[in-house]
Amino acid sequence: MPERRPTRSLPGALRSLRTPADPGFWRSPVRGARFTAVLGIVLLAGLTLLFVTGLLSYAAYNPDLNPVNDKTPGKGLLGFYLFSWPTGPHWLYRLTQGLHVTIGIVLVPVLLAKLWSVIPRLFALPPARSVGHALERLSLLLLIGGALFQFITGLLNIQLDYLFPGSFYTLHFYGAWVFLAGFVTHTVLKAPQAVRVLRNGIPRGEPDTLAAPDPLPATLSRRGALAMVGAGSLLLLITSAGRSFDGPLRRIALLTPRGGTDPGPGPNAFQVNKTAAAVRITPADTGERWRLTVRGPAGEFRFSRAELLAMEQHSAALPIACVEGWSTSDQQWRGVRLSDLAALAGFPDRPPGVFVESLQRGGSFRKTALRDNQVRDGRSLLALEVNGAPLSPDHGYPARIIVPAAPGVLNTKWVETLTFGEL
Ligand SMILES: Nc1nc2c(c(=O)[nH]1)N[C@H]1C(S)=C(S)[C@@H](COP(=O)(O)O)O[C@H]1N2
Ligand SMILES: [Mo]
Repeated sequence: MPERRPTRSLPGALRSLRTPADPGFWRSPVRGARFTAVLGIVLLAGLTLLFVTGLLSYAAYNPDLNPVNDKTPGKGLLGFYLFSWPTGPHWLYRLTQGLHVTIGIVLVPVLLAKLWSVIPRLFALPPARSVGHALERLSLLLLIGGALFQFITGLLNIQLDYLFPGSFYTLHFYGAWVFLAGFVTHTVLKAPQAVRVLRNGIPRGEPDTLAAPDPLPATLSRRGALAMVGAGSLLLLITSAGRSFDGPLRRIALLTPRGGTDPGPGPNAFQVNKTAAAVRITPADTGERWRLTVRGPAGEFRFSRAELLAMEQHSAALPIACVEGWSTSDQQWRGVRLSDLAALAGFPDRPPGVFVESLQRGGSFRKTALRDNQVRDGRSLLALEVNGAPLSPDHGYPARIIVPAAPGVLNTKWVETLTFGEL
């Protein structure tokens, strides 16, 4: 007969008096150093990629060009890495942001399992055994608080379509750096230990301090529990990644906006972010009365849609790739080159950046600033047509911006004014 541990024989009433600070309170046989180490290493790789793609996403929408792109106050030193986002390859933002959002969703079960695996530690007493231990626990506050904050704001933003109008970037930007401080500290302190446990196991004679001292009988092995976490992540991957692809993959992307259904037939049948009706743009605004204003050192010019169509037309096959992670396949856009309009405005040689204003009166994203390298790219258009037909009202009729490799937010719809050189 196996020896019964004394704690096992505690009467039920007494056992229920245990507090979470008592190691015997936590009884799942799944907790243990190996289980935590596997999840920790997965998170180390995944969260690193998440952080890097997040920084790239921030750089991609030209936050330092004009406050209309980003109002994050005093980002100061934290903006040290910003660079001018390239225009090629044309699917660049589709890739980086698709990865960012998809990794974020797929890591949710891993993050939750990891937090669950170490939860007894959260209640351990005394709260700090030494100054070092106190600092370590403080860094956990940044790590766990930062990670939960980032996951929650990110998920709400992609699922609920801009829950935090205007403030999401600021929240998510500062949250990322708070999270990073905890993440780096925690990695330095814990990663060597996790690698050691995974390589060599726990040294003989040493206790597994993450395992329950008084476990309940197992109903699931540790390996089985890890497999369940993996299956959860896989399910999320299958039901979310598809919104970056057309066809059958988009149809099974049931859990995210812009997934689940095919865009349908017709030249303008691809995903719409905000409809014209949603931002109260009426046919009267975009009809015969509409004029495009182009401004620059050469003066101010106004063009009707017919006049724009009479200019030299160029084509570009480019996707729409939203910050929320969804994207479309390449669409065939046709219209006037931004660099040709810059030449008209008085910049015949080296076009500068451009300030774009939509006729949309309220809400975010009605004004944007594009950088000179974006204006110079021959594929950057003031598009008038898509896939062989005039733009539909929802895709920005009478004219919209389309720029290679740029985030969807910079592809302003229902354009009214282009001011070259003054950002
Ligand atoms: N005027 C205006 N332009 C806009 C927006 C907007 O809200 N208003 N949304 C932007 C965003 S966030 C994206 S992702 C793309 C989506 O373009 P689509 O609706 O044609 O797919 O338009 C961009 N252009
Ligand atoms: Mo977007």
